[in-house]
Amino acid sequence: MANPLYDRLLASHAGKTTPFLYLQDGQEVTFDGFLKQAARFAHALTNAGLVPGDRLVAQVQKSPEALALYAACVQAGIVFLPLNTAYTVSELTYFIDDSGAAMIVADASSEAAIAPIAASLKAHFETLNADGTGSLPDQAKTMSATFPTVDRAADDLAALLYTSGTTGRSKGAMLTQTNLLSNADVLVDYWQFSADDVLLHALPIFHTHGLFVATNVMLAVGGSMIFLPKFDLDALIDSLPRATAMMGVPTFYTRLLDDTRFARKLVEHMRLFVSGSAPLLAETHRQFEQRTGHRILERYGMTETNMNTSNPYDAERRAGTVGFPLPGIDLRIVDAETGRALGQGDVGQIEVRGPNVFKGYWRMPEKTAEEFRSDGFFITGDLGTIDKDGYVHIVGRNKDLIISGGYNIYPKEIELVLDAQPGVLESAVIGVPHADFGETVVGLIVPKADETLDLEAIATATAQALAKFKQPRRLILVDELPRNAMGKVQKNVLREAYNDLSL
Ligand code: MCA
Ligand code: AMP
Repeated sequence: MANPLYDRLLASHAGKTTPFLYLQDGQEVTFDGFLKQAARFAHALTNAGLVPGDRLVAQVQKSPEALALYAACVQAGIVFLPLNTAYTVSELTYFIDDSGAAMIVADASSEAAIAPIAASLKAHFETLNADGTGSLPDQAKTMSATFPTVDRAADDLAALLYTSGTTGRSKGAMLTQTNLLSNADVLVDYWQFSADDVLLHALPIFHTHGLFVATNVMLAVGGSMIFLPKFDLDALIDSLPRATAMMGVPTFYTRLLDDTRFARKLVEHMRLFVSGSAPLLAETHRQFEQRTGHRILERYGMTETNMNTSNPYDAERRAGTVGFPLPGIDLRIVDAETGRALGQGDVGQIEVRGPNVFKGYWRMPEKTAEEFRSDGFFITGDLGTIDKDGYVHIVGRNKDLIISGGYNIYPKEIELVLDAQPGVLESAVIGVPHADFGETVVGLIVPKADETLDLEAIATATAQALAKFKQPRRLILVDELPRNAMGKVQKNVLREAYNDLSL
């Protein structure tokens, strides 16, 4: 046996003293240095008693050490569970509990809040700060820089990524070694990445886009990354001349286009711009081409499936489409009710099957069964159509989901918080157009009869429960919610009514 993910993405870089990461302060991390840091972390984790298959929750700022922690987990066979740094303690508690995590690694500033929760759930707690210091690196410092890589089967879990659900309860998507590896290999080929590439990396590393699509691809080819701690317009403008490729969510591209420094000359040497995680407006695609001469390559994926489709590298990148199913991935459009396959040009639900598709939801066999067809196709909940040339168009969603700046927000989770507030009869949360984030969150609240609601108090309670990006930008009192004959709230009616709030 071997460890396919470690062997393919990491092992071959041992001893390589060329740069893997270029940091904002001018420092570099070599491939060899990165691997040694990962091996030291792997020792620290196993010394703490973690065994293969255990889950490690990482809620840490983006840093080379945070990325090395991912590599350490791969090498030690530990299931990596990264979390958005914006999550509140109450959100975090659910993930620790549900995953049965053996260790939580977080910033020292969260220790007072998280350590007691970790203790009550019998998990270790260690710190790792944005500057690479903390109790975990302290322990790792004295450890050996080589670690005996733990054997893993192709079907063993490599990562558990939580994705919210329409019921309001987040589900852990179980991603295997094969899921991650097969997708990295396909993307390397499809997007023609090589060791000469320098990827401008400004995405967070707690999601599929920044962690797997960007990092795994660059590790697979031995390319390097300009590793920015977060999206920062000035830093991007400054870094672009040294990059060959960039990956981003649509907000990255609209923000760049809003800046006059972002000109053709700055990026004429570049090879590739990739967009995903949210719909890229055809208008943005066109503006980008006019300004730079480059056509953004849009692709489509999900946490559960990694990447499913992509516009082509060499042929036409068609604005407003997500391109073709990637090699080895089957994609079909079906009638959502009956599951019957639809013809070319018809709009229906997108379903996918392939080595990229996850193993199921962590400890939720019924939920997993609901989301798969008997022939192995996964029901994405996205609505789409395939045009006469084979390009897939995403035209909507069959799931109640808001995507804000590339972050997924499930209204149900917010409605549960709003409904629990004193004096609230019911609520409906919708996404409305937003120039910067694509969509943003608005909450409509119906008070109980004869109750006067304190919207500020409700906003404060929401802020304590939910990460900033999920909090409604506006709360609006309404007398009632529009419902259809079945009694279901008509969110489309609400979306139309509040379409131009200009938030
Ligand atoms: C930050 N804020 C947000 C968001 N991000 N609010 C709504 N939506 C967001 N996405 C809040 C901040 O807390 C802040 O609040 C205010 O908005 C403005 O902050 P700002 O500094 O402008 O935010 P930022 O740091 O610039 O962040 C915007 C961002 C960031 C760069 C678009 O959200 C980002 O990096 N998004 C990428 C998400 C991503 O990687 N998605 C991939 C998921 P205040 O000022 O009031 O305190 S993977 C996926 O979807 C699939 C698999 C796929 O296909 O890739
Ligand atoms: P996540 O749960 O974060 O993995 O988000 C997955 C969802 O993001 C998909 O089901 C789509 O609804 C959406 N998505 C990802 N890429 C695109 C894209 N290029 N265009 C439109 N929607 C996208």
